[in-house]
Amino acid sequence: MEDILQVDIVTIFPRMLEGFLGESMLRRAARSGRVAFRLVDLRDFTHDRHRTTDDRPYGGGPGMVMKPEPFFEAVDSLRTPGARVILMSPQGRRFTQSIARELAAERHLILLCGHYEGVDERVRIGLANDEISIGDYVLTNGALAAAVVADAVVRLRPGVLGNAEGTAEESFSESLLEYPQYTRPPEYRGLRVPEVLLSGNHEDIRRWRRMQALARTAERRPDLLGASPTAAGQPERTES
Ligand code: JCQ
Repeated sequence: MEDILQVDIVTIFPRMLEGFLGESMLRRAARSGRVAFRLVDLRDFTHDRHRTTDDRPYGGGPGMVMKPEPFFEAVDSLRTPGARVILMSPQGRRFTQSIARELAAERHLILLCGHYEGVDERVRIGLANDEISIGDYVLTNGALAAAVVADAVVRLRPGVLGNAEGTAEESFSESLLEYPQYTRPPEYRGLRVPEVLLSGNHEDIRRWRRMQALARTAERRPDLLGASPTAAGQPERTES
């Protein structure tokens, strides 16, 4: 079976991700043999008694910098021909559904997790072939960011997603937000399900959903329609 995606996550906090990878769709994906995860402890690639992974910055200044050698040696031990080595960092290119699709076409991903003030620049220059950010905020370390990327990528592999998930799928691939969804009961705490959804008229339902998706996208995410964002579209916080 040559259809396996190998996902290696190199971090000083491998146990942060054990629970995450061991649940739900990711666990099923691994159990079915369609994906294989390795949580790799960066400290296993140190050589000193204290298993040191960081050091003070050359030139001075606050904070610590992650040493290059453990990352290089970890990747040396994991690398296969064609492996894609990705540094998780707020300085990377912004992760999108399109990048998720790109990564889902690979055979081997090696996700490197930094922390502290950052990693020695030589990890970027001499080791990683890509640098990805999951958004404009700073995390205490890259493990969660790697988990986000792994999750978004693995669900795109053939055979991983259940059919139910597969059909309602991909408001972003279609580049529209999802239409409003309802299930039973038809009225709950005074909030009624729109009449058209109870009508049984599937042509009306299809049109209503299309309209709702378009209106919602125009209102909340005009950028997805090629327009400029306006303040009007921000979803509001409501009192409950
Ligand atoms: C990833 N958005 C935020 C934090 C430095 C490589 O250097 C650093 C990495 C991190 C962890 O990643 C993030 C992140 N996408 O914070 C600081």
